[in-house]
Amino acid sequence: METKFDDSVLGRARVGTSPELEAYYKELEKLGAGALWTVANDIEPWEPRSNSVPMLWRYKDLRDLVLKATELVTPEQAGRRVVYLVNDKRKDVSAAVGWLYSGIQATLPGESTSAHRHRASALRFIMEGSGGYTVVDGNKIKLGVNDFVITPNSTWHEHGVEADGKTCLWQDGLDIPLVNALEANDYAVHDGKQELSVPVDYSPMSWNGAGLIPADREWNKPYSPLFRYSWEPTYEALLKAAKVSGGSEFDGLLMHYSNPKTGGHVMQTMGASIQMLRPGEHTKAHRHTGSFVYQCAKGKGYSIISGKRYDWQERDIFCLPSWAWHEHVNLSESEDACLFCFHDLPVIQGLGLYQERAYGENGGFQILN
Ligand code: 1HN
Repeated sequence: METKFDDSVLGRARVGTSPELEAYYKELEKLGAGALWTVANDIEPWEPRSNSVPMLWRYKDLRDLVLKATELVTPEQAGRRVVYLVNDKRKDVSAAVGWLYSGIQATLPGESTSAHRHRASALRFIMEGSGGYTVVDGNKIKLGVNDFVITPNSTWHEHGVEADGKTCLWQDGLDIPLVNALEANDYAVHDGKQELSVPVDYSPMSWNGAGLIPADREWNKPYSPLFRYSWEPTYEALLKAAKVSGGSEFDGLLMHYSNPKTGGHVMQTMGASIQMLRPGEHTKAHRHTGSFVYQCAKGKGYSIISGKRYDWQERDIFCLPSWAWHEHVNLSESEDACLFCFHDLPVIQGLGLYQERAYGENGGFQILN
């Protein structure tokens, strides 16, 4: 073992025990104090340490139960009709992984929720249905399958499905565990529904990509003015990139959804990315800091996370804890596979906490447990 993981080296806490020391600790405890060396090695891990475990939530297992909620509660009763995904080791903070929350929301045709806002930021990735919409600060945005939409920090938001639509299921992602951990969350209900202040789809129609930015518009908010990232141009961008680039050996073709004004992540606390694995692609293993919740948007394959294989197909959701070794495999030899994910990289990178390591042995692949 490398000496850097050896707690007996000079520089680590290595105090033994004695009746005298035990008595001393008790004295300190009475005064609301403690000796750092009794906890130092635990609170200063040699390497990033996650309290979360990798998990996979199969859509075929969950879908019926999520739909069953539509018979059991109304949006008016529940506030949000959501089944949330909870990490076995993060039940205390209602997190899917790390400090990230995720759930699956069901909305029937003709249903809509009242508006509210919170300091936590939210995002959605549409799983199925039609006629869905969300209203973000007075801007009604239509939602289609595989569209990615943001409701940033403190924006008023409400959702619904048009009466002639089909039941919508979408994945919610929020930074609630993080914002609660920072003791900075808040919540407010609107007195009903928002007035629409701009035409439907104003945000995605005016900030519509192609590298163009409206010349007549100030935008100084700390999140993207583009609230929806539609699937068609997203997938097309991946296909175009695949024609000229092999992408990364660790990630395949990985693109971050970005704020068109800054080129940075879409929100301050959470970002999102889309990744294409070419037919038969098997990425090399690496690990990095940051917590990630994936949803398979297209295709089928598996990921090896911390030495265990997780098979996924369309709509399955799985999580990657910080610093876990991982590699992805597209099981199809003819079709590409696409993985959506959201993460806390804006926080991790913004605070100087990002680090990454390649898996050195076995040509880069992990050994399965
Ligand atoms: C929330 O506001 C929504 O607006 C969904 O649809 C899920 C989970 C926890 C807290 C707030 C929504 C949420 C949530």
